[in-house]
Amino acid sequence: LRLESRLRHAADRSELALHYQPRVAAASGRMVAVEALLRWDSPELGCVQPAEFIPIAEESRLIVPIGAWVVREACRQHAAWKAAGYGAIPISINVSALQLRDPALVGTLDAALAEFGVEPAALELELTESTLMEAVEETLAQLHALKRLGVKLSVDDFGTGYSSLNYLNRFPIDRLKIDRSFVRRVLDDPADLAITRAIVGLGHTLGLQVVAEGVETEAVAAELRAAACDELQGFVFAPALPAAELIAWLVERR
Ligand code: G
Ligand code: G
Ligand code: MN
Ligand code: NA
Repeated sequence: LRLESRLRHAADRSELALHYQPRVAAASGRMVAVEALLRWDSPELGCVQPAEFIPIAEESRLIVPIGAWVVREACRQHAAWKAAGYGAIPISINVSALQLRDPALVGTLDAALAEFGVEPAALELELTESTLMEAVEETLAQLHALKRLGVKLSVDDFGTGYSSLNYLNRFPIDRLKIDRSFVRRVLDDPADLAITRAIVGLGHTLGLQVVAEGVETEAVAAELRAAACDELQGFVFAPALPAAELIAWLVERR
């Protein structure tokens, strides 16, 4: 409860921040987008990891107002980068099951996109495989409403849930993100390499882009390029960085 009551005020007190991890084109290594990842720097508790506070935010439903803050902050940052001459950097945000089922989500997104003049296609929502497979019919309606808005949708942590391939085909999604549990072992475990290749094949068959996440070494990156992954993300490129550091990273690489 202590954590919950502190979290309740975190957004109002500017204790939350978004950090940004680059996603790069597999072939060229150029940054194509960033994933926004939430950070909580509490004056009383110090830096609290998302793994610790996201589950509490979900149980308490605080994830809904916090998620609305994430949406607005990502749009604000996108517009700020654009105004500063860095172009329209696409941003993906993580959206939990509770947020996806919130009837106010579409309105929240619409308002933030309009407020900051963000092209809807520049914003992507990452939904985990298990979120999508819960309450499938209800989820489908919400996904279609999101697509009408024009935002992109991706399936996060793909391979760890239980996707019905039939539904996967019916979901209006743009991208699969292969879970890092497979990615990190592609060089050591033939089964994980086979799974990774199969996901890439499945994704391409369905007309989806495929991203590998959790790429930690250049050797793994090379294997994933050979497996025809479209995009890569992971510590070998950069961890999630504060906005200013992300720009410094970007400028240094060009
Ligand atoms: O940044 P990383 O460290 O530690 O994130 C841990 C987990 O928290 C990941 O599963 C990620 O998807 C989730 N997460 C990070 N930021 C957000 C956010 O803004 N909203 C939601 N719902 N989950 C997030
Ligand atoms: O579940 P989701 O994909 O949103 O999780 C993002 C999480 O993955 C964040 O906690 C982020 O810090 C972490 N992450 C990003 N790149 C790497 C990586 O190369 N290795 C590991 N172990 N974690 C990573
Ligand atoms: Mn994610
Ligand atoms: Na993931």
